Amino acid sequence: MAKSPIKHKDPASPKGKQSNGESPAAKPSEKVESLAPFRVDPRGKTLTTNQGLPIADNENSLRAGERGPTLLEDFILREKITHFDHERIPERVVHARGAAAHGYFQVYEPMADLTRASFLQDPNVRTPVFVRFSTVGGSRGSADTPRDVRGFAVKFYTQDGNFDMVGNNMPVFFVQDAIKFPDFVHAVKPEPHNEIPQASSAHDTFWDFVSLTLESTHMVMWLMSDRALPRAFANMEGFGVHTFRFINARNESRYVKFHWKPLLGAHSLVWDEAQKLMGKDADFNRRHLYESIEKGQFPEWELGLQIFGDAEADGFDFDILDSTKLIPEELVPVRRIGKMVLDRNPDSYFAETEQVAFCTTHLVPGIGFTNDPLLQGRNFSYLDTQLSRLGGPNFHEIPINRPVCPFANGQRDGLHRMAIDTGDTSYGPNSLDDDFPQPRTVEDGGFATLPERVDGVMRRVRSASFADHFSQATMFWNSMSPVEKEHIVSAFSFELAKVNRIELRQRVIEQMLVNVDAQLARMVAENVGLPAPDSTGVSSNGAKAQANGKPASSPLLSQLHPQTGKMGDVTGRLIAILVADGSSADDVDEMKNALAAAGAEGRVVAAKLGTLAGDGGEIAVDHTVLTMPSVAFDAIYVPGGTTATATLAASGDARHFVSEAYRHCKAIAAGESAAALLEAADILAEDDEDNGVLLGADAATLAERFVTAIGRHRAWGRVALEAVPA
Ligand code: HDE
Repeated sequence: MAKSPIKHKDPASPKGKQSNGESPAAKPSEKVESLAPFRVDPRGKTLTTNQGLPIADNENSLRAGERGPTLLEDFILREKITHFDHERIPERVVHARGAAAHGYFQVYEPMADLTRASFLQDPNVRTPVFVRFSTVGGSRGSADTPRDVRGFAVKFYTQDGNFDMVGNNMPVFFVQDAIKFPDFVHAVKPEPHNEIPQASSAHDTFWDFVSLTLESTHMVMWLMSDRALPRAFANMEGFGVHTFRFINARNESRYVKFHWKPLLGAHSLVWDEAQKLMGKDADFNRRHLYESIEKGQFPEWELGLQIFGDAEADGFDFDILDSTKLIPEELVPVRRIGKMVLDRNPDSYFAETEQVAFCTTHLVPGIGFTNDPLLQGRNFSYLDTQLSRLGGPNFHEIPINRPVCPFANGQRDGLHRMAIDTGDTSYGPNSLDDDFPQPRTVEDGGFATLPERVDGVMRRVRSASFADHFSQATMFWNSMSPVEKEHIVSAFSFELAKVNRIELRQRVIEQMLVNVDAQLARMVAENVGLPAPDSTGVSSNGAKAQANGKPASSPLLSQLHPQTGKMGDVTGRLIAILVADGSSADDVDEMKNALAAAGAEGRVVAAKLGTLAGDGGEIAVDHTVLTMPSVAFDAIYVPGGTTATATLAASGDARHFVSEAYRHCKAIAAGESAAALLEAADILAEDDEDNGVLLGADAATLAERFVTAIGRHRAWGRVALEAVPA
């Protein structure tokens, strides 16, 4: 190319501040601060129209005569109603229901060896992030706790532009090629004729599609597992799913899989509880996120990497470009390289959480794509979908989407353009504006695609290396603990029992489950009234793979693995303290304090709000059993007090409260005299640590043991569950 004849008046580095040697983006709040000019506070202001006209009467429209028709002339009425009429934007076609928070990411040590991504170099730099969690299938107004995949989308506001890591809480996906995504989504969404069921895969079209699309088998196993019922967003692992590339300053590239590891461990609800929560507290997960941040218990994750090269990739018995496969951590360990903290709730759900636009193509130098055909399709989809969702090509100017670093180019005009572009040119090269904005060279930090040789015959084809749909589904099943396996069997049984067409149930069992595990297939068949499938002589890929000695299990996939479940930490756990008149006030205080000291919170629950006459003092009630049912809590404590116990034992609500918690395997502690309530509720009424039921007269000792029991998350081995009504 000919050398540009244009002389530059301003030779300043386009990097601006960074070239002065100052540490870039040392402020975690930089994004939050950048939102400040856009915040509007109505306090102390006069009510006006959008044009600033002071309004004298906001109660009555302009009419002809006291009881006459409203006049078209009432432009104040029309402006108000017109705005109202247009207050909704199209909800996301998937991931419509979500909640988000601000925070920051900080790397532990420079990653220059692996990547030149600027936000992964300096441990002193806190890069602002905005993170949105979501369900996938439900509408924006659906509930938080259906059986579903969760979105885990992180926008890093780096000094080299925004990097969006648009991941999920499961490491694999339903389909291998983006061209199947609309089919999958149409199948899982409510049925087209009656829009039933909302936010649920338990219906014919979903099971029809997946049982004909066997590449979904591995992901269906995840969907039927406890992973689809996260207790809290803070209890979810996150995954980038695809294989990405890291590229360092020497242009050397390694493959990378991204992981988010929750510092509170991965934990789930149980299905009955999740279903009840959809009615009792449809906002369960978003409430937890919001309240933890308000309380100062900031959700935290470590960013983990699986790094590998072509040699390792060639040695795997699956294709790293196939998003229905994960790389077992036992094969490539996850290296934890930094921490993300969510420490600020949004001010406006709409302005921030609803308008945030994630795109897989929001990339920074040092990170690259691979040829995963799912990722390649996503790279088209996300920008495209924002155009209709946010109404045009200027969505990057919406405050939540704006990078924190300067951005400039010749793209002008369009719907809702906010910038007032000055200068004569919106093209390059130009001489009128000294050829600005100028590209930044790769050496100086400009983005470059990794040079990669690409050639091949143009055709529609699925690589043979993508053909094994079952080995990893089997590996996932093998990795589960007995109780997790039980949950998977129940989940399949529930979903298939909701499928109306018997032939579809049959196909799931005969085409899918038999190829995962014969026992799984048999147990589900029995539960849905079908004959045991014939699994002898099934010559599936899975069976072949197993014969070939592929990984039998990956223990870290179990949430009961101590490393994955991070047992012992009770931070943020909510404990019900169930009381009536006569409950020991001292015991209540003792327990509240002990829980608070461990990072959990005890809330007093009774039949009515107000103050109770406790034994030894008054007890202030936080909630009634009706507004905060047992499913809203992680564990239950019933303090001592003979009169109180008699009152509670006579109450159907109180008995239901404890028996439901028992059924959901939650830790239950009771003062010795409160054992009568457990008896009345027909549940285990003796001290039995293994089964998570603790009795004791001394509240302090009891509290200590109770905290340990809560830290185990649930007493999964609990006896006689089937006999307990809940
Ligand atoms: Fe998405 N996905 N997706 N997806 N996805 C969207 O973009 C799409 C896939 C994920 O909180 C949409 O802004 C295609 C995998 C998350 O705003 C849309 C394919 C993974 C979110 C879209 C996939 C995801 C979305 C809808 C197959 C995990 C919510 C609204 C090729 C790695 C982000 C929007 C947020 C949202 C397309 C598959 C994660 C339509 C075509 C795999 C977390 O663009």
